[in-house]
Amino acid sequence: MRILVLGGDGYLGWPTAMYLSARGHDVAVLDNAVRRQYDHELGSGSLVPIESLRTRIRVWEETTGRRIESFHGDLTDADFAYETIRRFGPESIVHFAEQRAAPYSMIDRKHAVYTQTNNIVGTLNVMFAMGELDRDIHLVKLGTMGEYGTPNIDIEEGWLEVEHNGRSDRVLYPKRPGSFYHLSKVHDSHNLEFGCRIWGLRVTDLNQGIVYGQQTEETALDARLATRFDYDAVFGTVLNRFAIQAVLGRPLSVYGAGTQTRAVIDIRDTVECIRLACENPAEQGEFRVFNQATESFSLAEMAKIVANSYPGQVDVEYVDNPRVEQENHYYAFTHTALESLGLEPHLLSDTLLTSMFGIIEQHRDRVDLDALRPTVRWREAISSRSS
Ligand code: NAD
Ligand code: USQ
Repeated sequence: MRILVLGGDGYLGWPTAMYLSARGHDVAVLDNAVRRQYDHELGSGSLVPIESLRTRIRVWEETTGRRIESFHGDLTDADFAYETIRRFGPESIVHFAEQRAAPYSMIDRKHAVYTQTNNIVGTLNVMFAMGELDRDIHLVKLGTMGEYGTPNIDIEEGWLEVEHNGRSDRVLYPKRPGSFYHLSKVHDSHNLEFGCRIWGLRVTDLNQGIVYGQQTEETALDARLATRFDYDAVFGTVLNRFAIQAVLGRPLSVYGAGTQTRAVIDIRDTVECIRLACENPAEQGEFRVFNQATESFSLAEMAKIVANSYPGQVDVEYVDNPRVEQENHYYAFTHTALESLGLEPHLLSDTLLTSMFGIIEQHRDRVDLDALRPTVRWREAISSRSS
């Protein structure tokens, strides 16, 4: 298939592009390198050194003989989005290209507005381009488990059968997310479902859990093919941060009571889920939702698994929660669709030992300890004035 990966320079986009290319697909990547700019803005960076997109693509071609085409530009620029889709002519578009850190979206008004504009406008441009240029294109859109929040009922895969006053209907699952970033994904989901209804678009919305890990079969082929590995308090996700804190001998920073439960997935399962979604497309007019997560743990359990897996002494620190989130709640989610397509999940405890700790050890000298400390507080987003 011809597959266009939007956000193909990012943590997940780059390994996905290589994974699909290695399995015989014709792949192109689109990116505006804004993720590298956030590093400059925040004074942070990837634990593992990463090459420019140009070098990555050259090394991939030298290593495998397979070509990945590249388009540099911003998805919020409609002309650029249309032109790229027209020129490459994809059968599938995989859409990773959004601002994805909840804390970044909660810094202040400017960052909240940027996040929602970037994410929602970019997705609208892709939808309209698909509608106008080729309605056969299947969009595989990255959503997030956080769209659902922590409801007191079971989380279904995107849709809910409801009975009310003696009548029944199938409705989009009600969402109550916990940041302006997570809200941008909800708005995307609603826009996309509407596009499927009115124009017959075909869309798979992948509500992905928190990703952990840094290595895939392809990134391991050459150090210059590595993907980024974030540990700072804005972009670093919880398990990656805990693993890095363990190796550095720092206490694992559990926010609040640690009773919050979250769904997670190994990066090697992410790339496989994308392949499965692309190769088994949604029907014309179908808004299909998969919950792309394999295990769930409370934060305290995650800290315990990391501490028990690490061969040295590890302490856990319960820090004042900078976020506003429910700490005691019910959590149960359905995740059968991807397994029924053939996904065989990796387990957290195996990944920590087999790859994460070793990679971190190798690059531990690059860590800026200041970047580990949380600085963005949800309640303060409206008190810090920015132009
Ligand atoms: P990332 O920030 O590393 O990658 C996103 C890429 O998109 C970056 O390279 C960035 O430069 C690019 N981008 C952003 N806005 C763009 C625009 N307007 N035009 C062109 N390119 C643009 O993020 P990631 O961790 O790889 O996440 C990828 C996707 O997966 C995101 O949509 C995210 O919401 C979703 N997701 C991530 C996780 C996770 O734990 N990392 C979990 C669930 C869902
Ligand atoms: N947390 C800690 N300690 C830390 C960092 C985080 O206890 O040092 C807690 C947070 O309070 C939160 C949980 O861990 O309860 C998850 O935080 P996170 O930063 O790992 O994940 P989140 O903000 O939800 O965002 C990440 C990705 C985002 C993706 C989402 C999937 O950045 O792109 O959409 O995971 S999900 O959580 O399923 O919505």
